[in-house]
Amino acid sequence: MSGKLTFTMIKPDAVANGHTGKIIDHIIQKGFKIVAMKYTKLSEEKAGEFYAIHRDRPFFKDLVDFMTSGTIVAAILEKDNAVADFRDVIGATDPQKAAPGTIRNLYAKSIDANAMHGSDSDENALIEAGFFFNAFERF
Ligand code: 3AN
Repeated sequence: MSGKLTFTMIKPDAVANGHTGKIIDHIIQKGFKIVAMKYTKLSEEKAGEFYAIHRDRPFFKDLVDFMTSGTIVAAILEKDNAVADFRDVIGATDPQKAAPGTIRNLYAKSIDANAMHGSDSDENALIEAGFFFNAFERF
C-alpha cells in the first residue's frame, strides 16, 4: 500500500528567483498538507549524503555545488498516494520534458537547476525527512 507522506525541497534556484510563495501555494492547491517546513542550507557533507546514490555519476559534483549554493526550503507533505502524486505535480527531471503546468515546467530552467525535489519512494521519503526534521518537529 502506498504511504501518505513525501519529502520535498524547493531548490536554491527557485528560492533565489522568488518562486517560493507561488510553489507553496501550488502544492497546497494540489491537495497536499504541509506537515513540516523550514528554510535551511545544505552543507557539502549533507548534500553528498543526501545524493549518495548519484556519487558515481558525472553530474555529482555540480549537483552538490548547486544544492549548497543557497537557501532551500525543506518540507514534509501529506496526502494519499503522496510520493507518486507529488512527482506528477513536479514533472520530469528535465524541465524541457516536464508536462505543462507542472512545477518544473513553470519554474525550472535546466536539468540541474530544476526547482524542486520530490522523494521517489515511501522508504526514501522517510529517510530524507529524517535528514531535516526530528519526530518532534514533524507533529
Ligand atoms: P529527480 O529529482 O527527478 O528524482 P534524480 O533523483 O534522478 O531526479 O536526480 C536527482 C537530481 O540530480 C535531479 N533533481 C537533478 O538536479 C540532478 N540530475 C539528475 N540527472 C541529471 C543529469 N543527467 N544532468 C544533470 N543533473 C542531473
